[in-house]
Amino acid sequence: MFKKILIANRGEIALRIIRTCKEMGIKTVAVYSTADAESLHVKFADEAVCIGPPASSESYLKMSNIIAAAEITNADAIHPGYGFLSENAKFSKICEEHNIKFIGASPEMIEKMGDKASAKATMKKAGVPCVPGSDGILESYEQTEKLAVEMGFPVMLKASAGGGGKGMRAVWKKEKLRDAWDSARHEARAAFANDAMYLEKLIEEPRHIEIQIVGDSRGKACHLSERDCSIQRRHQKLTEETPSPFMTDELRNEMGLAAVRAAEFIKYEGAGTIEFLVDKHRNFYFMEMNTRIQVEHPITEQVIDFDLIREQILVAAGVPISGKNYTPKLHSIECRINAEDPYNDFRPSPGKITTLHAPGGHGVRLDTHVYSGYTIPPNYDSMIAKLITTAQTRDEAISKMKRALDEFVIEGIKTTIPFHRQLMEHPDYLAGNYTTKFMESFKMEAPIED
Ligand code: MV4
Repeated sequence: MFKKILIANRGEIALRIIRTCKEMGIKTVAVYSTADAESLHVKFADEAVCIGPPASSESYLKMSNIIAAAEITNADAIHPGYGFLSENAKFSKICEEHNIKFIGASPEMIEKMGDKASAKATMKKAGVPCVPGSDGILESYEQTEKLAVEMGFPVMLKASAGGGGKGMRAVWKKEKLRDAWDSARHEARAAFANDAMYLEKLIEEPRHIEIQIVGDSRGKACHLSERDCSIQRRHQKLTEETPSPFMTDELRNEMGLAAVRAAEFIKYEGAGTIEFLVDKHRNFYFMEMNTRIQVEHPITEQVIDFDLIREQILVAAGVPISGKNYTPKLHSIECRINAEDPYNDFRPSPGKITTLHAPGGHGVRLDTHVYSGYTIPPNYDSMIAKLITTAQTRDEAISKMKRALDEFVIEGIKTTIPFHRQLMEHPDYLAGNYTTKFMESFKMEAPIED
């Protein structure tokens, strides 16, 4: 087993990883930028190394500084968390070359799944359902138009290097295809220096349902059921839940089997997520694979009583998994608390937290690195906490969430707490009747003055 793990991340996820390491008797090294000197992950780690100035490109993304920090502290593994270097093939390779275990995917796996057209081709070969469309990369506009007309509109143009919706265009008629082609390619070239595109049939009003999987070094994989992440705004998830209110036992079996087939086909090692689009008829299609731990992993941990970070560490150390698939017996919901003003188009609201009162009680979990007196730097993601409630039923998890949100006091900055409080009363949310289009029509009600 590893003796010392360096956590190449910040914020709540760095703290989350440190907690599991402590429970496993593994020493921890935090790295931090000068903007994060007062962060809890720095205080709770056994050692901490400053790796640069506030800009991510000069600190949390600076591979040479992170490797140097691992070498001077004698860390034998690096956990990258999510974001930053977690799906960077070059970093995974550099760790390998320095004999430091990267607790994540191999460089080859990251490359294969990072290119969306190649990931899709691989999944098709594995027998995982994929959205009908082009066989790989489009060679010309003429070919694209011919194929789109054959398939029938609406279609979706997607950048192969994409993700997060960049370089993606829905096209409803032939007359609009040329402009969409030009602008999507332009956007992809600017964002990824790669304008390779592929084409799919548009899935209208889909749900985003993902399956958590874990694979081990023997090539065995299992699934840990689903998370419904359909409530998103500009490709940022706001809240997630498991089980999905749209799920049936039959669909879970099929999707779980497809996810396990996918993971075993590519001999995936570690924790990963297979993202699917699910249409209104409950047809499901492979969308993307994430080769990292995800922000929303705690809801899965809550319903199956399983520490996913511990599992990642064990698998990275070569320990085989049990191989059992899971069906949740509880219901869990996560609300992402962001330093943003929901009354003002979710505009970022960094600054000093003057008062903080955290909710608690049975079935309430709060993953956060912030505290009273902490200043949120403007340099990073605006997520400051994840509030997770777990209960026997969906209705009880929602009641608990309402209660916990009401207890949660954060003063000095604006947060998304009022948004979540209103969401928990929305008739379509309460009915479990929502798709990825939900936020397009959501309107905040006026705040209650007091
Ligand atoms: C789609 C789609 C509809 N049809 N593909 C969005 C992110 C990207 N990686 C894939 N995405 C989508 N792909 C087809 N063929 C709709 C989306 C989509 C979406 C998916 C999941 C969650 C939120 C979304 C918001 C807008 C569009």
